[in-house]
Amino acid sequence: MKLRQLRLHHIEMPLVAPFTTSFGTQTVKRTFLIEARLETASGELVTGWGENVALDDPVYSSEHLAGSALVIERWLAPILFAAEDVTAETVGHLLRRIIGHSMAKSALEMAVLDAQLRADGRSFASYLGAVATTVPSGVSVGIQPSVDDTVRVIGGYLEQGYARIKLKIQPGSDLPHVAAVRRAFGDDLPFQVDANAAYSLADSSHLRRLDDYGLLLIEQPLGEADMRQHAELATLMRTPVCLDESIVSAESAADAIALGAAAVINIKPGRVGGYLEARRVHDVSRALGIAVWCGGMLETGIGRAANAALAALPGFTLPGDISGSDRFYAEDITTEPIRMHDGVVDVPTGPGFGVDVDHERLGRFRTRVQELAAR
Ligand code: OSB
Ligand code: MG
Repeated sequence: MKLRQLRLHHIEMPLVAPFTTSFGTQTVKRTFLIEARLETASGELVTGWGENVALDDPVYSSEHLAGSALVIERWLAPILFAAEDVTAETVGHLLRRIIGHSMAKSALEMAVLDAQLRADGRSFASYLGAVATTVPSGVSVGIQPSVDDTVRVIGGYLEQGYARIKLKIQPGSDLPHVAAVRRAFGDDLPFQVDANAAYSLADSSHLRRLDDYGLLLIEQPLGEADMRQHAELATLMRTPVCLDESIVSAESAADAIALGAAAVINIKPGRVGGYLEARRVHDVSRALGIAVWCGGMLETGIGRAANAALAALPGFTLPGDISGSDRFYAEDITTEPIRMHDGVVDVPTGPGFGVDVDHERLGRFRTRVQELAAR
């Protein structure tokens, strides 16, 4: 296909409640959606949508929203506009000369992929080889001001039917919260924690005390680059160590597994450069006997729909952070929100990612449109 036009729709969506992690508190989601127009071999124009998952500030990873848009405008889009044939399978290869900026690359690959699948009348789930029609829905719970708040907020999600709870932790907001959740909801609750790199190996004796609570896993306790230290921590505690921030490609997943740094892997397509690389992370992990699950970045309905399809691959044996749209948004940007029912989310079956943008809401949430075209 020939890429004809890219439109970056910058949007701002209010969150239903503030979301606090060890790196900060978020009250609004700012991002951009990419609308790509491509011309097929038969001359038909097709449109696809992608979503950028970079946060406003470089606090989760080095990438940030403004940088992501700039890198697309200045370097990535011109490469794709100049290419004779652009397909989802070649976007990553075409863009390989530009180092890093995985989230920007992923958003572009998504838009091309959605357009290509729509042209073929094929769902993303079918394209990937999904083996499930629903995926278990977990929820990521932010750091709360008090232990009572933590128990109350988690109780609310359990009442709604979520299949698994993940609680954000940081030094000063960890053991008492975890202990209270176990006391309130029992040992059978599928329960895990996420530190977003807030600890150091010197905290190992403290972290080890989490072993008393039968957690499914502890996610990213140490820094992004601390692969060897994660391997060492894993020898010091029983709770399985899961990596998020540190896994930036299939190669880094293979390294982490070989080093003993990851007993479980959180796969986020944006973090690894796209859904095709995310599938490669799944494939290498599965081949090495390592469980994976699908992470989230407060996606709108577009990314949420795509994540649900990815999580339907056979290696996704743990519930992901694929909650209903209403966990973060009163109104989603898609005509139909993603719904959690009976502890699961349905895998979309329509062409492409299987969701459509609601243009009225897009208009309301939009702050700016950036038009890019071949020069
Ligand atoms: O570490 O998984 C994380 C959100 C933003 C950045 C990093 C993370 C998260 C979440 C939210 O935990 C997951 C979701 O979208 O539900
Ligand atoms: Mg995480």
